[in-house]
Amino acid sequence: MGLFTGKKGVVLGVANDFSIAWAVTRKLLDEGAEVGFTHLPGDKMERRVRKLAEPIGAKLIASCDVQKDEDIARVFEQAGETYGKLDFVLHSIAFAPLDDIKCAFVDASREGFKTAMEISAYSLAAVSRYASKVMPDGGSILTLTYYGGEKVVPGYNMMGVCKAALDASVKYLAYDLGPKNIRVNAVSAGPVKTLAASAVGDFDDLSGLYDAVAPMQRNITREEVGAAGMFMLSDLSSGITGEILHVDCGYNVMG
Ligand code: 0WD
Repeated sequence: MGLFTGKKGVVLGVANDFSIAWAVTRKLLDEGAEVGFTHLPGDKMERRVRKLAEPIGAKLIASCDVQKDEDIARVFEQAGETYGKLDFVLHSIAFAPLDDIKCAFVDASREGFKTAMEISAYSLAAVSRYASKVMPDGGSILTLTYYGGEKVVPGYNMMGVCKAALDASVKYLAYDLGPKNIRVNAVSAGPVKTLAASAVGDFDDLSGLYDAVAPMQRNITREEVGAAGMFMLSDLSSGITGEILHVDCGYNVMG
């Protein structure tokens, strides 16, 4: 019997098999979870997610743009119909227009900021709102954040400001949903090579910094982030909420 035998959940933010969401999903599947997926609207996005979700027999593969409340509402309604109720939700989503993340934050546009904040931070509140409606027995909601929201990481620019808002959202949502026995947490991952990471500076430079600075003298692996994510979604972490768990080989403790 696995940690997730009989448990059901939805994962938002799989773009391909490099995605952090997929690393967590694989650990969830190893432990017996049943997982549904969302993808961004569009044939290309749907094909990418179906390629991963169909072979594992996912019963829910639904389009969802988190900029639209009606999409989020529909997905969790469908999840309720498909699974009866949910035990966990993984929110592994971030976006900023390239021009606005490549430039210094001081030069970022108002429109770009609105879009980035809406998709990368506000969406956690919206997802938690609709997900909680199909979590009558409580559950665990997890998002992915990065150290660039706590301290300045050159090159992370506007996304750092979005992650600061996301980190604060985790705490307020934990407070709001705690009475319903719904936990809300974040894993703060060290650099992982993914589609989204390719938009943020030079990955090899950043990863090299972890080799040089982190107490463990290396960067984390995708599997380690997946395992920590699975732990935060499981009952093993039943006493933890409002937490930002650093999975970064200790990088964040260094001065
Ligand atoms: O080093 C890294 N890769 C780290 C990532 C370190 C620490 C944290 N993170 C965070 C990211 O900021 C993000 O919040 O982890 C989360 C997942 O990122 P990822 O796995 O690195 O990125 P990726 O595989 O690109 O998935 C992000 C997905 C999108 O993929 P693409 O690349 O197609 O944009 O977020 C989704 C989309 O699937 N997404 C949306 N989903 C619904 N509605 C939207 C939207 N409007 N926009 C983006």
